[in-house]
Amino acid sequence: MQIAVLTIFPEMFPPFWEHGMIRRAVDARKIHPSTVNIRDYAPGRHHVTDDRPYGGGCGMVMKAEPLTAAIQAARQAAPGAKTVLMSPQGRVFDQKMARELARLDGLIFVCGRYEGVDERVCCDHIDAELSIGNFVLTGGELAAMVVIDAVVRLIPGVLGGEASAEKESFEDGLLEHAHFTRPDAFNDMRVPEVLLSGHHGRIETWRRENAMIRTFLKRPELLMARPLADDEVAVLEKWGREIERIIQAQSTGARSLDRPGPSSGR
Ligand code: 4G3
Repeated sequence: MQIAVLTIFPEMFPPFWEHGMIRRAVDARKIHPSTVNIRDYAPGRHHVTDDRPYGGGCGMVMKAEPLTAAIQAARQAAPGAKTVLMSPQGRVFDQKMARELARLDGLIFVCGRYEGVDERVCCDHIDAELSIGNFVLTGGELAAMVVIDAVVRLIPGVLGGEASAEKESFEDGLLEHAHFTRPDAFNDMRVPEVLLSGHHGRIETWRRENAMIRTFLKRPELLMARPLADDEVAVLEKWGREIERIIQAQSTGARSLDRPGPSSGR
């Protein structure tokens, strides 16, 4: 996959391309990254990339000519690529979009700075406007890195085992189960016994149940947005019954002195 980034701060990117899984993807020739300095496409002695907004107001706007010239050059270098503008006005990026982008031949990221980009660039030269969340950054560079990181790890052959990306968090709409490594006792907390048992069937069952309950406790809206399998409903029912039992014990007078029942305040 060709990945071109258009920015006025190209120095931000080599450290990103040169570490971790992104670097491995480069070494394995799965991605071919390039960084384009928008300033190189700005005419005149001073290579100006921004200007004051029509209609007045504070802040600056990125000029249309240097940006469109940079986009056209990047398009020529990667003809099949999709051009993406990172902006708070974009569609909010998620794992499903990451999977879609991972199938493309190329991506060209346009990183805005200042208050934004001349509207006429968006109309003509941008295929998709993406946001990494409902907050404002000083530039699109970090947002582009976030999207690139999420996409590159989904390219077949990058993560190591192809299966690992599919098994994990969000790929089936649930959070990941809890993870543990040595030692088996840490600060008085023990690793769940079943994980030490070597019983793969019971471990798999525990992990599915743990993922389900963690999702319910931490991100219940994810469960609402997803059809539940029969065994997943069974897990929720089992825990629902357990919670009912605890509530019942409260109202049937199982009182303790340090933790009085609900009517004790009067
Ligand atoms: C305004 C992306 C600001 C317009 C970029 C670019 C947040 C995100 C900017 C524009 C950004 C985001 C730069 N801030 N939430 N700032 O993905 O095109």
